[in-house]
Amino acid sequence: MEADEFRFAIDRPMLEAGRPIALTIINKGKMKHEFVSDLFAGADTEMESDGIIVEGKGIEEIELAPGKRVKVTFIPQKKGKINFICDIPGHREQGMMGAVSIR
Ligand SMILES: [Cu+2]
Repeated sequence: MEADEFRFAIDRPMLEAGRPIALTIINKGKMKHEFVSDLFAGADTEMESDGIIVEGKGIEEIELAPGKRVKVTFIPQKKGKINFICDIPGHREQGMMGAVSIR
């Protein structure tokens, strides 16, 4: 998945519940962006960026500095359509939103 001013481009909009997935989010823009979603709710989640790995549960928000990339590995828990947005003021209004389907 890629973010820039002001959109998300996702190449894998369909995920499967119960199947581990690695989602790479890249900020190709010149501004900071965020990825805010319930996508990782209830899931054991591992995030890797610049060689630093963080593990946790219930991650809701990822901040991405310009040019940065984060790889998020998790197992989707819930089926359905899950929305995501960039929560920086004004960005959602300019189109920084999207959704993935989990089946
Ligand atoms: Cu943004």
